[in-house]
Amino acid sequence: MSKILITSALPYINGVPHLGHMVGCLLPSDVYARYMRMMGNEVLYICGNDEHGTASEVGALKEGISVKEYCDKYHARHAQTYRDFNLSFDYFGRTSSEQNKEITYHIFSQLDKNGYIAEKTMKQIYSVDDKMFLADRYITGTCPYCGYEKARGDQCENCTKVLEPTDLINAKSTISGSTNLEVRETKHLFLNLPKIEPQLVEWLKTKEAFWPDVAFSIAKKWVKEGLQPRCITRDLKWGFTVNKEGYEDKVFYVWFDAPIGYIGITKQWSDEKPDERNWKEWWLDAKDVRYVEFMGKDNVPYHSITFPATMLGTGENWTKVDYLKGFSYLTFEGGKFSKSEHRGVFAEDAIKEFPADYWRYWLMANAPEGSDSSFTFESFVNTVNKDLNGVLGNFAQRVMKMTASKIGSFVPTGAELEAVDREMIKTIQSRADSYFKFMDDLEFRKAIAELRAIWVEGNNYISATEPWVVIKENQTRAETILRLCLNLVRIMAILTAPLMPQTAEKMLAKFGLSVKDMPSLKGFDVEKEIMFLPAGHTFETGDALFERITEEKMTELQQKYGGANG
Ligand code: B3M
Ligand code: ZN
Repeated sequence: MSKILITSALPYINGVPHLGHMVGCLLPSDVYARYMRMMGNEVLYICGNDEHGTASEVGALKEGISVKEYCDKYHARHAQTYRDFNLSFDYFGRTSSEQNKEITYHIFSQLDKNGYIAEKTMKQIYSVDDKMFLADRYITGTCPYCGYEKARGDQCENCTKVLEPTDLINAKSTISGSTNLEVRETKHLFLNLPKIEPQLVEWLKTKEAFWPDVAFSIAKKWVKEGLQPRCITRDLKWGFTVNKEGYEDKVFYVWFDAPIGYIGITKQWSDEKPDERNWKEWWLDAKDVRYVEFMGKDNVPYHSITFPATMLGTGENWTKVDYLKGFSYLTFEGGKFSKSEHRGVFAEDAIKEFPADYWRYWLMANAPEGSDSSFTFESFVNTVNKDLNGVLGNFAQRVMKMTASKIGSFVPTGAELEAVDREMIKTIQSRADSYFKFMDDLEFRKAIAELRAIWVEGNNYISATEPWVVIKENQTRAETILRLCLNLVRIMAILTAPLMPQTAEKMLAKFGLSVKDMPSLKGFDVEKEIMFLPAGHTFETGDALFERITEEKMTELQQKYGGANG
């Protein structure tokens, strides 16, 4: 048994997650965590909300509540949504926790002590009316190049020119609309990346063979372009007050304490049951921990460069990422998800429309692993109807109904296996082995294609062996076929469990079994498992596993969520 530490990028507290967020790190990390547990490993799966930064301050201001209230409110909503999607976090915490503060302070002090923190004075826009320095994207004005009136302080959306806030004509604060802005000098702290670079490069070399190409090439590109010192403080109120003399009126930059949040959240988990849990066993001088991170592509530089550099600079032995899985983006009906324009399906609404497993299946089968992928209701409805209803659901229902009507609601006795049966067992074994291999390699789309192929194989087997015809001539032979098929339903449930936990539960419940009775996937032996349910074991056919989605429902969804016809 190995120890596997799994983290999913911490969703920003402001705003609620949409399907793109779900598939961009949350869901894949859950499927992987469930799979790794079923493989018999000791898994610690950590996530939480990323709470600091201007966006939370602005969000709270808009809703007329305190930042603390704002974060409490949205944290609860995030947590509920993830429970609804059956994300099996060992702990879903918060970067604003005391535990995270303590670890952030410790790490910062170590960096400072080791000479990796630099001070610099810089010029920034101060909004007199808002009484705060404004982040570049909170300043808008007219673009000096194209005249676009809503250009942001960091970039003009219209002509794509990169801007400095001071370039803007008639600049104003997007928070209050005030134009009473001044350029003021302010002192900040920087993580001296160039000074850590030699250590970082050495460490990166040890990862080249193990990280996926996408992640490694992003890291390499950053190093090649030359690492710059990174500002790790901000002139804001909401955040951890900087624990250094002369900086007490500033807070740490959200990207400084967010990745440290993985550790802080682990400590939240550990503090709940200090007798049983020890966060250090996973993070500090930890032995035999394999650390796997999940994130969107845009987060890769922070996880492959800044966060590891932060850890290295402490001079302490912190656990650093062993495998980094980055995802591209999910588009919605060919465009972007947008809360303000009511385009796209948000996770909270998704769950009101269909059970979590429908979404889990579509999203993972179409995960944007290589390039972007596109969500369309047409594809979603087709997939649910064909793969879930037509293949998996159909097999289970058909086998159970047929057995119940022709023989009885129990596993029949049958006789010796024939060549065609042994062939089927061999095929399922080989498919299962490649399914495991792709899961081990975190190649989710390929893994799910194998899983689906197993469902298809069940259907092929029953079509080829035709027990409903055979039974007229040879009852015993039909019993053998149906006995194998019923056991196959159980095998499918087990293999499907990491991806669709509720469906697996439903399938097993038909046999009076629970997910707790599932065997380990390690060394999963189809020949043995297909004999698991003995003759006489009863079952209840019950309802179909999935519901077909009608054409009308699809049109309704497209209109409701701003899809093709909306
Ligand atoms: N909250 C960015 C994002 O959700 C950020 C990730 C933090 S991971 C430590 O894309
Ligand atoms: Zn412009």
